[in-house]
Amino acid sequence: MKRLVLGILVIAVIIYLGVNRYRNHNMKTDVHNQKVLQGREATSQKKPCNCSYNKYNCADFSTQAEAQKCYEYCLSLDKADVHRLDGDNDGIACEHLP
Ligand SMILES: [Ca+2]
Ligand SMILES: [Ca+2]
Repeated sequence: MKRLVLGILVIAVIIYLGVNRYRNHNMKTDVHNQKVLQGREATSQKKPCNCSYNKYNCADFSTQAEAQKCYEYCLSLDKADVHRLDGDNDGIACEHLP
């Protein structure tokens, strides 16, 4: 009888350890997935600006380079000069900015 109880205990411990291992593994996978998601968000935030409509004027940029980046980015999306940052169409956006 004692042997049977001992055997059941051993089996219970083995099952308990197994479940814990499985849980830990799942938690690690979740953390990994979260990191991957955060990485993807960070990449999508690297867009220089929103090109979907005329949202910015030169005054919204602090430097010419910034305005130029947005201007060229929108051009690359076939949105042309959606923000009208290059009024004289010479390819340089907001030339009066520093
Ligand atoms: Ca504008
Ligand atoms: Ca210009």
